[in-house]
Amino acid sequence: MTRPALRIDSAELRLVRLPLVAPFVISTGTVTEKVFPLLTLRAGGLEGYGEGVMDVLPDYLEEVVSGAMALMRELFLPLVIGKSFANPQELATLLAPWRGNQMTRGMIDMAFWDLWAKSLDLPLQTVLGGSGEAIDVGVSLGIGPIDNTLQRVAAHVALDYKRIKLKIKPGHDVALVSAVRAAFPDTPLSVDANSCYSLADSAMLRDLDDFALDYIEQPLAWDDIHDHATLQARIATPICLDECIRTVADARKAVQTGAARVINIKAGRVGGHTESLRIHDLCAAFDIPVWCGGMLESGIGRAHNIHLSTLPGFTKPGDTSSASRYFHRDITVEKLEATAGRMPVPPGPGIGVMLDQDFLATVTLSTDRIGA
Ligand code: OSB
Ligand code: MG
Repeated sequence: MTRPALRIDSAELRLVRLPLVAPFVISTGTVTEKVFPLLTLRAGGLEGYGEGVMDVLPDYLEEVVSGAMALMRELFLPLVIGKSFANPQELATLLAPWRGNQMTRGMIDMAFWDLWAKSLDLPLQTVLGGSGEAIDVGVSLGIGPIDNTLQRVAAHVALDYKRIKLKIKPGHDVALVSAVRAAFPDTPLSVDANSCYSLADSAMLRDLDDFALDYIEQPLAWDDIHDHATLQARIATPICLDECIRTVADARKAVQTGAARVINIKAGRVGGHTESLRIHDLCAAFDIPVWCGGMLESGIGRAHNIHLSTLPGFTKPGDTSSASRYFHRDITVEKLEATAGRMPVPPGPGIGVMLDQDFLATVTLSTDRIGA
């Protein structure tokens, strides 16, 4: 059976601002609001949605919101509008000559996957190769005083989140993890340093071996696979890479050098679902478990993450916790909330969530329309 290709008729690029319920603190700084680009691609009466995960400042990776908006308006959207694509790989091939900018290309890639799944009248998870009605989820807890962290861990253990991830930084590491482990001897725990240590901290990082952590996420520099390989040889706890993995080539280098024994796939960081699938398949071939991270996404990015997490290689709980932990009100009609540490997959074609247009209008900072 041959299907007609999908022609992208037009696009809408919004800049959206959602206040956070509480400040989120990680080693690189504190976030109090989520500002993100939201892309709508239109084809034959259907709409597909993609969310950008870049920050306003280059504090996680290099891409920033202002640059992404400009690149999208000036290069990527003019390139795809008016063109037809039979599948998401064709679109990825068109953008392939351009280097980097994985978060920006990821917005287009994910919006097109959503559109394509809708054109087939299938859930996104089905066209990605996943299955199941819900996924196991963990939670990522920002940096705070030990007492307060113990209370937050208790609250989320009570909600049956499947893994608790503690953000750490120098001065908030061994004592914090030791206190949490003492109070919660059997809870699956991990830590995420967001690149704040160096090899000079190897001894402290080795001390974390005492706490049966599932893994240590991104302890060293955001762009340094080599030093992570050196560190992994010095410590027993598996290293999980986040920032270092932007492409399947990065994943291959990390796995082959022994820099990572676990990989965090964030669709928004690696260029969307097309590259996520490649990384997923590579990791499966090397017997490396993967899980789906998050970037405090709205319901659009969150729904994409949930569908992706239903693929078989995602054997560890992800970070896609309840949206209400971050936002008083989300921009989607469907509320993405976990029950007993399980996040339901939004049913229906594509990502399975609709934009709450009235609310979205009140949190939109700007709107660009490109094409008809
Ligand atoms: O490193 O995983 C990270 C949030 C912002 C930037 C980086 C990270 C995170 C999280 C939050 O850990 C995950 C989430 O709940 O979306
Ligand atoms: Mg991380």
